[in-house]
Amino acid sequence: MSEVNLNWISEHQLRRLDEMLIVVDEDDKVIGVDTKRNCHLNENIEKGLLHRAFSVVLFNTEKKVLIQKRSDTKLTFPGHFSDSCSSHPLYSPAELEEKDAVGVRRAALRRLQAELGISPEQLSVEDIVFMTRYHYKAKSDQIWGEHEVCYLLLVKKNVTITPDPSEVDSCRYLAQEELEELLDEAARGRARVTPWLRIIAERFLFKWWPYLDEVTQFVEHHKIHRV
Ligand code: DMA
Ligand code: MN
Repeated sequence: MSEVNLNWISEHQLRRLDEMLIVVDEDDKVIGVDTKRNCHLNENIEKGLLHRAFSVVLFNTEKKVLIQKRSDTKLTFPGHFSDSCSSHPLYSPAELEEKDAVGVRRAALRRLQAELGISPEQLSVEDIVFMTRYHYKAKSDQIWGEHEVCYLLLVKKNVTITPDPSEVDSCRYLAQEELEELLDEAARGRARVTPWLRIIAERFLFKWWPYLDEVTQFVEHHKIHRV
């Protein structure tokens, strides 16, 4: 690790590299545990290391989606526009529990509170709907990257947010056309979006958006989309 440049990362993000994540196989079966640091090193990813993650898309009652700009001190994809909240379930009994994906939904609630400052009385695990899973790989830079089986989670609720600046630079709610414009701008090199925001939008959200009131028709718990 001594040769790895970590200059831009805050103390807070450095400490988080010791979090213990869930290592899975391509069918999302738990096969081990490893640090956030090891799970995000390209040299390990190239050997097949894969971990469990989640992505939350939060819609308000105007059917606009909450988009965050990641803090410049994040390890991966700093300063990029992204989904409402993404992170990883931890290798702990509560977050490993697989029935109704409750472990991952608990992890999502924990991070929605930590990153976006959504207070506990505003949101519970029952408000977080597990939609489907996707498996993807993406490099952030030469050293760091992502390789995840990611649970796509949906929340439809008006909430008050107080983002933590060490995680989130800014937040805004976008209508479908505005998210399409952001992705177009990024394709022209005029904005930066995370690879998983593009995957989520183009593979799932633009299909679901007109049917947000009946979104359970799109639930696919047993499928893992390969992207
Ligand atoms: C990791 O996201 C999860 C996905 C879906 C990319 P992140 O980098 O925002 O999470 P954390 O900072 O908690 O590792
Ligand atoms: Mn990850």
